[in-house]
Amino acid sequence: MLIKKRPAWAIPSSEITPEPIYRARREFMTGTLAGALTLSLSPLLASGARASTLEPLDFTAASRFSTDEKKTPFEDVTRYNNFYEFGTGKDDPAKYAHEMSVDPWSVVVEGECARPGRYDFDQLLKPGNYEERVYRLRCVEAWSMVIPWIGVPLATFLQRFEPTSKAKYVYFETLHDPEQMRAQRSLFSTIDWPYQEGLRMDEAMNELSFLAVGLYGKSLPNQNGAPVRLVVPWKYGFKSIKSIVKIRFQEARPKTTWEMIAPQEYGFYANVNPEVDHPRWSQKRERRLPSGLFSPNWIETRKFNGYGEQVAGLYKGMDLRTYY
Ligand SMILES: Nc1nc2c(c(=O)[nH]1)N[C@H]1C(S)=C(S)[C@@H](COP(=O)(O)O)O[C@H]1N2
Ligand SMILES: [Mo]
Repeated sequence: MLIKKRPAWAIPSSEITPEPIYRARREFMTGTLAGALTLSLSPLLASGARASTLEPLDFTAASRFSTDEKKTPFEDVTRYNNFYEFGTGKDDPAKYAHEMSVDPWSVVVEGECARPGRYDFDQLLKPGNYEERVYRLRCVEAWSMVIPWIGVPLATFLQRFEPTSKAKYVYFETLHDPEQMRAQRSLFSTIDWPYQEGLRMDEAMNELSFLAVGLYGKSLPNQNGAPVRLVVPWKYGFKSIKSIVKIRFQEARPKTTWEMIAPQEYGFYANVNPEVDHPRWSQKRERRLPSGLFSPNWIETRKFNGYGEQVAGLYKGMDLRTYY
């Protein structure tokens, strides 16, 4: 039986001290002990970030959708992650995600569509039409980043499978392979694997919904959801499911991982909303990474993460306190 415990991040923000302290320590080291830092981080780089094996990608810049805010440095984007399949610690994915093999990779497409099947990743998402989107990512834990993703619009990708008129929702699933994903071997896992997510069809077809195959001009590091992950920038980060192996078009609203774990805390919609606090912490502000003990970098959280112009219409007439 699955033993449900509180996720590491489901704690009041007043209790979250280890991470800012870790940050401050890093800032200190960067300033004064650069040499020692390089030495101490080299094993992590070798095993975790796989920086040398990331493939450069060709892409066009879609500036219409990109923010010109300061990008979060590559090091933070690839070493401070949530990918519970590899552990609940922020540095676990960078340490252990290399244990997942992403080549070959295939994606099963099923349900309400004319072209279901198992598709080879290399056929499905060929280079040649990638674009860059510099998006804000706002985690429900109240930290955020600015990440230059490379990928394709989700809408054009999904249309290739010719969803039927019965397709009201689209469901996504992450790889489930305990041999490659060490936290899936744990008997004390928070999550009933595989990780599952979903969008209403009109949300999936919105011009902002994106399927990422890379970041910072290169293929996705494993810890960021290689080889393909969802990016839904107006929703809390947990909707942006990583390492996708299954896509299903369906009539009924799918059950999603965090909603199943704690429905009163994490809803299906999960739109970024400073007016609706999490039951245990405020959502009015966020720490924009990099952030440290002496420069926490708190900023105001914006409704729909600042993307209201593109997405507010999707929720016309809905009470966002009920549909959080
Ligand atoms: N399969 C899977 N996808 C996932 C998660 C996860 O634990 N497993 N974490 C989510 C959460 S909570 C966030 S904030 C983002 C983090 O993405 P990043 O590590 O690339 O910044 O991934 C999301 N996608
Ligand atoms: Mo998150």
